[in-house]
Amino acid sequence: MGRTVLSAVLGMTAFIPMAFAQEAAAPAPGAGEAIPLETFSGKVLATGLEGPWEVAWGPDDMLWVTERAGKRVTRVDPATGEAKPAITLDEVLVDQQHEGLLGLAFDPGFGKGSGNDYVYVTYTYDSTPADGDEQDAPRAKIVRLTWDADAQTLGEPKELLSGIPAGNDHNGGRLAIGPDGMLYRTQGEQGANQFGNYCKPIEAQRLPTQAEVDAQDWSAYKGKVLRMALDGSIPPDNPEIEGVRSHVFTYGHRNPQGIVFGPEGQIYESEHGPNTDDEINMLQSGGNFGWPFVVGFRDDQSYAYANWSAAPDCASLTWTNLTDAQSVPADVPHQEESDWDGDFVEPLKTLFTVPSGQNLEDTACGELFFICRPSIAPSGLDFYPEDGAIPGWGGSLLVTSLKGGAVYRFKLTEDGNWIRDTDRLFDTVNRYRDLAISPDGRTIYVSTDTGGLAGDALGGATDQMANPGAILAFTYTGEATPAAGGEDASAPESDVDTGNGG
Ligand SMILES: [Ca+2]
Ligand SMILES: [Ca+2]
Ligand SMILES: [Ca+2]
Repeated sequence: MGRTVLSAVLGMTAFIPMAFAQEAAAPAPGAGEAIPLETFSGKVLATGLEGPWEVAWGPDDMLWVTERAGKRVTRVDPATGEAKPAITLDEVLVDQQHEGLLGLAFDPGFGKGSGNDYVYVTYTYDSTPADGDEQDAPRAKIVRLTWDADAQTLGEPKELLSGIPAGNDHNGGRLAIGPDGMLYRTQGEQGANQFGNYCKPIEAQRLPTQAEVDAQDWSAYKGKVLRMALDGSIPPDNPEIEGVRSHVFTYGHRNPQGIVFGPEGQIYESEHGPNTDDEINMLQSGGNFGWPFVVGFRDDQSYAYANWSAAPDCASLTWTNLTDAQSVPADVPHQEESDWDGDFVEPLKTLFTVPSGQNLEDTACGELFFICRPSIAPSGLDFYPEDGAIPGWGGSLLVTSLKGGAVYRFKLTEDGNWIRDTDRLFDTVNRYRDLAISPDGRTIYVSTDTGGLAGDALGGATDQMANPGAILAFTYTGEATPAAGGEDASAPESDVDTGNGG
């Protein structure tokens, strides 16, 4: 219902900035009362961006946006929506959905007079040597750029790490710098074992050998989270996994597109599941996160590992992403989650686990049936601060959904080590790629994909996005949390509901 109402409003006003549901400041809800949907106003802040991918609140109080297909870093004024390109990176390799300019992170010293006015970006590029093999062409790199405050531009690109695996699917690509001063990059497994790559093996469990590290061969960095010093080097306190220290911090990931840090140094990560079981994880140094042997928990629900690449004549088989034994050809090795007894780190949360036998095709989405499957395709992840303005939100994770055009809020337990409650907000007919939070905690900014498929207003699927290539702004108009500083014990917690349902 929330989707219908909001998407109708934003949908009709595509490209026209417009506030809606403007309300006078409403009293903060008491314990047990819901925050009504009308307590947020929404507007289209900026449009015409070419695949806005990362949106981050900058130290200069501007929104910094990477344009995946536009190859630009663009600063958007949060008051006016005016967009000011800071640099165009011609080297960026762009294709339909997964390749381009991806993550961005600020140096901790940016704007503090330290001389480190740096931003870090990551993108795909064409690595084909003059006499090279086209098949191996796409790779990713991490580059440091220097901010020129007088010229209001970025320049002086310095390459920190190149030759990272990339492809035409599941490139991960989120960048973040932790409280430990280290740079993290999420790495997808390039969509091996699915769609056009279904005969390629998933390498999320393959670990680099010492010989590879010595040769600076990063080809094992698929389905991993990388951790590096700000010069791209391997930190001495990175985990030694099976005897080898590399950039690999964690492994066994599918397509991690969100990473953020909690106040106690927790590292939260969001990751796409196949048809079910997207994951919100807490990363632990050296941890194996299970893919492709397990998605979500080791519960044998609606997923088994069908290894198409190991079939004797894979290319002759017709691929399906259904994984039950009846749907998978007999030649394809097939194992239940419980057939694998390796150690792995369980997620904090799955979106969503459903029982085996649930029909994943019989839905309102017609030929676009996969949009109606239980997974939401989580992307950008952010931490809502303890002293943020919105009652009850302090200490929550916010994650965007690509399939659902929504922001999910996960209220963490006080120690931040478990998720207590889930809330779904801001539904529109869009793909929400990433988000940023204003410093006062009142406004959530969301970047939208330029194209693709998403849920529609009627519970089906569509390729017509309401606000393609936009930054949307959702502002809380109610009374703020009484005592900023984390004293939100009197605010509603598990019962906060915007009225969106779902
Ligand atoms: Ca962001
Ligand atoms: Ca997992
Ligand atoms: Ca499972």
